[in-house]
Amino acid sequence: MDMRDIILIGCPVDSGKRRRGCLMGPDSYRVAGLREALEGLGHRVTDRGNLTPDPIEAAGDPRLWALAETVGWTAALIRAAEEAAGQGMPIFLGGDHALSMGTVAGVAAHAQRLGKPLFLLWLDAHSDFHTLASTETGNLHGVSVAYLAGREGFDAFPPVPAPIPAKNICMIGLRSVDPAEREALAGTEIHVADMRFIDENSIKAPLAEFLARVDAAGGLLHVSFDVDFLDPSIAPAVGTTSPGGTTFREAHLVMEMLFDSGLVSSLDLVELNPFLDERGRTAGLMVDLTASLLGRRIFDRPTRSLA
Ligand code: B3U
Ligand code: MN
Ligand code: MN
Repeated sequence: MDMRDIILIGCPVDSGKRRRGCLMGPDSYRVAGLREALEGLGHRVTDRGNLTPDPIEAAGDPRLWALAETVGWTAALIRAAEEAAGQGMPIFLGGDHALSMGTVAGVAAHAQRLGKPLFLLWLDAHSDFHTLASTETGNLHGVSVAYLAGREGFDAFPPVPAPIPAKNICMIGLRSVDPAEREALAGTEIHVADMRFIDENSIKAPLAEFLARVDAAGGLLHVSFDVDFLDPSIAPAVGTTSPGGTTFREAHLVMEMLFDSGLVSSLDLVELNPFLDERGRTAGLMVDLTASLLGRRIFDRPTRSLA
């Protein structure tokens, strides 16, 4: 197995919604042994500690929660992500999903410099496709994909250096999509696999199709993993639980397929709220899933027939 240079970057972003706690996420992954798990697989791991947001004096907007703080995080994360993407495989330890506006935009700037297309895999119960105008809650963790895809109305934010073409985005695990998001998604080429599609076709089908397209295009692949992709019965430490999520084995299969593809160049782990965890159970599962994405497997070769 290829050894990789993995860079852990703590992003304690907690401004993307009202319920607090995601700021403890990076340390929860550390306590749960993320670094040791990846080193045990033969990778070289550097932990850069936690980032802080740029101080931004943006005018607030009473409809939007903590706008200035999220803009400050986005600016800081774009710089950090672009730099780290040139040095190894960054794993951004969240923090809530607002952080992906910065991490993915920064990685996209790096991909553009390399002259390679960036693809985005969004593993989430939610589509996070609101604009600042359409959000009903004002929670900015619900707008990240719209910003990255270059939708209108993000003037308060840093310009996206390289917006991601809709056809390069794939969302898997959806089961909570607001009407405005559904309507906007219908007008794009974003690939969506909701839970019904997964029930009927298996989770392997949409992922294999997407990975084949990334491979054929010679693209880089950023994976943004929201804890609520998982069913809350196995991953309770999340503020916005949504029943009917992916199972333990479906999630591991996704990670194993991503490893086999050899295409993943960066990763976000977002929305872990350790304040809601049960004896570190969710953090531990996320560490195990990340290990699967980086080469942990049950057997080195496909199991031989026992017949
Ligand atoms: N679409 C809703 C709910 C939501 C989005 N992302 C999360 N929740 N985690 C909203 O607030 O925009
Ligand atoms: Mn999300
Ligand atoms: Mn979500």
